[in-house]
Amino acid sequence: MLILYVKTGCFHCRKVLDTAKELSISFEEKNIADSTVAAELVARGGKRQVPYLVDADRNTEMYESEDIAAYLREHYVHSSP
Ligand SMILES: N[C@@H](CCC(=O)N[C@@H](CS)C(=O)NCC(=O)O)C(=O)O
Repeated sequence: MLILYVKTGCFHCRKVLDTAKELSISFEEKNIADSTVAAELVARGGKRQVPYLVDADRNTEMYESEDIAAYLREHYVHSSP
């Protein structure tokens, strides 16, 4: 399961969401506008910065939109039949 921490109006989040759309990937989106979610992000990753990806299936978590987009392209590009 993929979780993406985001914030409304965040340009870097938009870039990741656009890449995900292009690759037909969906996330559970968690918005740090909710202070509980923001606290959860800081506890999890160490800082309040979005986007932040959690890939529970691969025990992988990361900040940085370009790293997240590259990760999705590497692990979640499905070839057409
Ligand atoms: N280099 C980072 C920049 C991320 C960034 O600047 N995120 C902003 C929102 S677009 C942020 O988390 N700001 C802290 C906050 O809004 O609380 C990336 O590309 O992901």
